[in-house]
Amino acid sequence: MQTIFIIAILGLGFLITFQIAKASEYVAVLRGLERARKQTNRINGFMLLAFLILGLIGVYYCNVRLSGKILGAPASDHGVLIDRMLYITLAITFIVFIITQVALFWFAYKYQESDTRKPYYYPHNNKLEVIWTVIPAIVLTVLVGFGIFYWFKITGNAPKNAMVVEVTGKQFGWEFRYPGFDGILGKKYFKNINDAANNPIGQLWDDEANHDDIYTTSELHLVVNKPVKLVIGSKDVIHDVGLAHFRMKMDAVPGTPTTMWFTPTITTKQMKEKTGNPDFVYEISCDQMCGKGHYSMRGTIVVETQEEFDAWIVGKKPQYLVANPDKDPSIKKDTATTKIPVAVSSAQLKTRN
Ligand SMILES: [Cu+2]
Repeated sequence: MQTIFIIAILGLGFLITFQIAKASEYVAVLRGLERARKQTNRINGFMLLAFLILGLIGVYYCNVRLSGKILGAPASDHGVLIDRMLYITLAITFIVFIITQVALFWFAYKYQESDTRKPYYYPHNNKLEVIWTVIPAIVLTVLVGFGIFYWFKITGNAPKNAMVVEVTGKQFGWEFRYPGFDGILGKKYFKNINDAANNPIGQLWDDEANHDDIYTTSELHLVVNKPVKLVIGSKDVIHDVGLAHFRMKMDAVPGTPTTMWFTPTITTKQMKEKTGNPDFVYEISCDQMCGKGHYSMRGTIVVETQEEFDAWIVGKKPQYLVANPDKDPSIKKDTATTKIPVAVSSAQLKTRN
């Protein structure tokens, strides 16, 4: 139905333009070319003014109509900074937009060709040139400066108490790895990737730091008010970790780890109450066109309290034990002498924090 309407409006618009052109042709013949030109000039002036008014109404309408569609309050400390920067940029560009557009269309209407007026020849003014070059240059420098400052803050060193999570993108999904009790992500090598052998990200089992690393694909769990550093990578093409609610994003590049850190400030539970949406979930999306399944790279993030996080991770078995069941003390009883770490316990996590 909508398509038919759009086609009908376009058709009507074409018909009107065609008729106006035809009519002005007849007018030209009847009244002479000079008069017709003046009339066209007046019509153009009026249409430019109408365009300005309708355009501004359209801008206002879009803002009112779409205002409820934005993501709402940012859910991270960096998100607050990013939003502030965005709103300052929007406010400045909005003021400039209104001034320049009103001036452009109003002047075109007001100072259209007239028999009673002589054009004023005003070719150059150095002072004006300097003013409208220097002011935007200063404003842009300040805005870019803020951007660089925030960029270094976000991509710089994470606080010492930050938890580390490795995020790996693949066609088409996300894989997460927690460093376990030792706080160190074990080494990995892409040639070791072997799904059949329960080694989906190519961990090197010789590296003891790998023995307590916890691998998961379902959900990324984060602790509220605790900084988290993401170590981001990819197994195939370039993906992008997009965390819209936290206002963060970073490319996932194969072979080159990228990092970013932030502090989630609102739990999933609080967000459900805030938004009045009982089904609310934080999302991790892929923000880089990465293939035909790109749209399906949606992961979920659970932001919870430390206690809830501990209760979740304590039930996870390190991938080392999943891949090497013979080393699993819960399966094989006679391994009392070997030092095999088991899943991180809640008490261990507390001592680490
Ligand atoms: Cu992707």
